[in-house]
Amino acid sequence: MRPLILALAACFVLKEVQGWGYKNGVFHNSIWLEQAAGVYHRESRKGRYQLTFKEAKAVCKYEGGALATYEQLEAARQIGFHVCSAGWFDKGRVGYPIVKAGANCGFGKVGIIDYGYRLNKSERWDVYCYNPNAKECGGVLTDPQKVLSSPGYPNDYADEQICYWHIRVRYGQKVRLQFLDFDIEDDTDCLSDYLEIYDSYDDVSGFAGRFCGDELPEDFISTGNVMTLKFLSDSSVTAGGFQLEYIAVDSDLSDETNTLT
Ligand SMILES: *[C@@H]1O[C@H](CO)[C@@H](O)[C@H](O)[C@H]1NC(C)=O
Ligand SMILES: [Ca+2]
Repeated sequence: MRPLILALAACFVLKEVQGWGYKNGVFHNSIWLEQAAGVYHRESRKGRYQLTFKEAKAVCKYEGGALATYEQLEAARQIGFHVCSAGWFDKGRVGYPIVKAGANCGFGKVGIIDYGYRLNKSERWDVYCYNPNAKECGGVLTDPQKVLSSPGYPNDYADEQICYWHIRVRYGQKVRLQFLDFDIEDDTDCLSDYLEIYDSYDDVSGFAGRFCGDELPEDFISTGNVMTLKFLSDSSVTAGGFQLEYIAVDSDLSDETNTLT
């Protein structure tokens, strides 16, 4: 791989990670879906609340989508789409979808927090796009066993993907992760693309490792009955992707003697 491209990609993604992670001290995209029913949230590469209405439309169009309608945003919200950032949607309306009332956003309400149709289209917000063909990834998983893979697998994953898998198995069990295939754009500190494991139900605590390259990471067993995986790809250079399997194992089985099938 060409070093120049890698360096560029690395500084790109640093900004992007900040943008998608903590916003005003609120970790806006943990646990709840970042993308649902074809609806997804985007912000400017410059950070939060930087897009005029015209720019917002361009962001969605660039990825082959369009501004989400109120109905699309609400349909996504009903299956768990929760983002604590106001964005443009169809016809110059601004708002954001809230699934669970919280102190830090939504004024304690649940629903589409609606700022209405904005008269001044030069105001700067984030954006909600709709693209039913966008590859969905992530979600809340409660099956005792499941195979997961990067979006598009076994084809290469696309640029600009962000997926969260929140795994929750029966209380008293642990989650055992086994990697079956692994190929993620390689760079020294995995700044460009990566898979992260969290030994918790969100990506705020319990960080347990960040992986890229093409070596299979070792199996991982959670401490409790939950685990979170986060996959992120930046805006250039993709790779083959990954496939892994998780299995719920009884807590009293030691790591090596797990024989659940
Ligand atoms: C519209 O919003 C922009 C950005 O907030 C602001 O700079 C501008 O003065 C506003 N225009 C009017 C007419 O209020
Ligand atoms: Ca990449």
